[in-house]
Amino acid sequence: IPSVKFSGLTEDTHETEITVVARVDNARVQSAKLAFLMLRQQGQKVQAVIAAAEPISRQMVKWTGGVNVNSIVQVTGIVKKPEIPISSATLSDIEIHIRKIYMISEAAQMLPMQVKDAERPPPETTEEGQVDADGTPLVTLKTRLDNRVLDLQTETSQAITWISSGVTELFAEYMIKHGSRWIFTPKLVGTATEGGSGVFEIKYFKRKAFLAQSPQLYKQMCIAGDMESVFEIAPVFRAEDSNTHRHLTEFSGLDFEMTFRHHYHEVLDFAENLLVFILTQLQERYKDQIETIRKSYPKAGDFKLPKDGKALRLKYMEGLAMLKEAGVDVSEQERYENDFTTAMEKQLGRIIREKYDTDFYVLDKFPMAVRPFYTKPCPDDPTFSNSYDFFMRGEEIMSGAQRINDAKELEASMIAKGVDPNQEGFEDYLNAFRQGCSPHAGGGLGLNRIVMFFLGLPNVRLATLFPRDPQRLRP
Ligand code: ATP
Ligand code: AMO
Repeated sequence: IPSVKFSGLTEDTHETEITVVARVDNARVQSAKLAFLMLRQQGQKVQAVIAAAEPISRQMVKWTGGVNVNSIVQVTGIVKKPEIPISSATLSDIEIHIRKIYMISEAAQMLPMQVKDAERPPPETTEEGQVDADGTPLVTLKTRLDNRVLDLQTETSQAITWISSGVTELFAEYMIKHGSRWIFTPKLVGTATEGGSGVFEIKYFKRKAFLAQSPQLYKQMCIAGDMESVFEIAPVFRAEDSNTHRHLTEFSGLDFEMTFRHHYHEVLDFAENLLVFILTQLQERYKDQIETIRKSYPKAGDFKLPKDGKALRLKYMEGLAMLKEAGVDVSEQERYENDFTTAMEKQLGRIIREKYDTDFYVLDKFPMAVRPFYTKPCPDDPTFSNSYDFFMRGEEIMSGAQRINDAKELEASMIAKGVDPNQEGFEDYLNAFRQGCSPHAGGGLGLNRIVMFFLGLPNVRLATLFPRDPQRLRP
């Protein structure tokens, strides 16, 4: 018998016989003749009932009511409309009256964590042993992540993983629609990609190798290889001991690189349209998931785009001026040398929201000193660069820039930034430009960050299947 999904249990199925395969969210024996199961499918819940009456024995009722929570069962029964709607179920006017039940996969009697406890989002500060108002233990984020497989079964996690899948799909859809080529570049590299610190060193037979810190050099080499536009969706590794709500040591990077004709703002426009497409299509195509997530994280999806559908554009120095006006104590000298801190970014986000009523904006023309060696300095003032960051709710989601495409200029920039142009991997990169390369620009965004900020989640780990951070390498 083909089994139906819960989404197919509409009113039309009342009084018909159906078969479903689902997890047991809860099982209880009401009396010797009656037992209830709450069934769960991808976070959605439907109640089933079993009553002792020919051909169902009392023993069968007892067995059903005693099934271990989280076991997967196959149930065949008649769909009825319950007299009183079942408020604890997702489909409150469906009740399955069981005729047959089979165990498909039995769960252990003692689980390390109850899925229903993980349903309640723990404040980040939840400590071991803390209980809520009615005495129910609160599950910490650590416990949830330690038991991530169970945690993924919650309604909220299910919806978050759909949003993550949606962002990836929309990114690829937009890139392909605009003639971009999907590429896969090596993650085992012979040189530190961006030239800075923060790379994982690994043993590569008799030599050293590194895990790629970004596809930067390779996506540019593809442009030199006469690909007009390329994109990649791949893991990015960062050996940074950053124990924050938004840093991971491995994340999913959405990267693109493309040639332009006259000005790098052609690519900045492209990036903006790309992000607007992703954000508006998420709101349109994933309404149900956003609604579900909102029950736990009320800011999910209520993301303010500017009215004209464009991002607000400011120069880095204009952002700095706004912060100064708000009384933030920053010397200009200091900000030429150091990027905004997270606190400054967030404050600027609040100021912009108040002044311009948007959560989505771009800072353009960062000081050259805070950008990597491959960034193109501003032709009219080399203190600044043709580079930009996109922000959502005051936190960075994308970095990008025009790149230096002249080999001599690139070599000088490497030396100025302390990167050795004669090092094995950098030599290959430099050669690509010695052989001629069109002007180009690009950007990179973190999938986990977009999902986190779009949904207003308090921690990037909640937007990551199996997060990796300085403390966590499992599960
Ligand atoms: P992000 O800026 O979000 O980190 P990025 O890849 O551009 O992305 P960096 O420029 O290296 O990374 O990060 C610097 C910012 O991240 C700083 O503004 C800093 O506030 C924050 N940050 C990094 N590490 C830590 C840490 N260990 N504790 C608190 N904040 C940190
Ligand atoms: P950048 O280092 O700014 O730029 O990274 C690009 C984007 O990746 C995300 N991100 C992270 N997400 C989770 N954990 C981290 N530790 C982390 N670090 C960064 C952010 C960030 O905006 N080569 C350039 C991109 C380019 O110029 O094309 C680069 O890697 O969303």
